Amino acid sequence: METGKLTKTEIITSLRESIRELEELMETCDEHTFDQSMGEGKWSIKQIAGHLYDTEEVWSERIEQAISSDHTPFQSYDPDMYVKERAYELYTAQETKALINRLKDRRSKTLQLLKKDTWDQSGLHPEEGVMTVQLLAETIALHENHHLAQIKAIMSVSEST
Ligand code: NI
Repeated sequence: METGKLTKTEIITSLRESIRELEELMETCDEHTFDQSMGEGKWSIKQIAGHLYDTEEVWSERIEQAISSDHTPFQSYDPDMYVKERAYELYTAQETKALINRLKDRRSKTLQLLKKDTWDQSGLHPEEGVMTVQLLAETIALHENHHLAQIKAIMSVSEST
């Protein structure tokens, strides 16, 4: 993921639109496809959706931290561990959609935080070093688009078989 390319407006637009797109995809996805993945050992759509929820939870909190006190060190975060521990594979399609609704609520809060226009505040990422609010928000946006493309790929394979 190459960051540092999107403007603030593009980041906000991307964060708004990807959540809408995700919601639409979840609505059109059939029960069977929710459990499909790109291959053995890869995350299913349910797990990717769960991972997007986790990402919002963790990264939005990082934005909050960066805004409230400059240069706070962030807790490290292991995405695989979250997906495993939260057992998203056991969610029903309905529960996955409900999770996306919760993600949508969280996203609104994230967007509210970004309205404060404190984009230059920053925190300390355990591996990436200093990250500004702008970079944190851009990371969420690019990351979500990356996984949306995976969901679409899984859906198109699953629907054609
Ligand atoms: Ni990811």
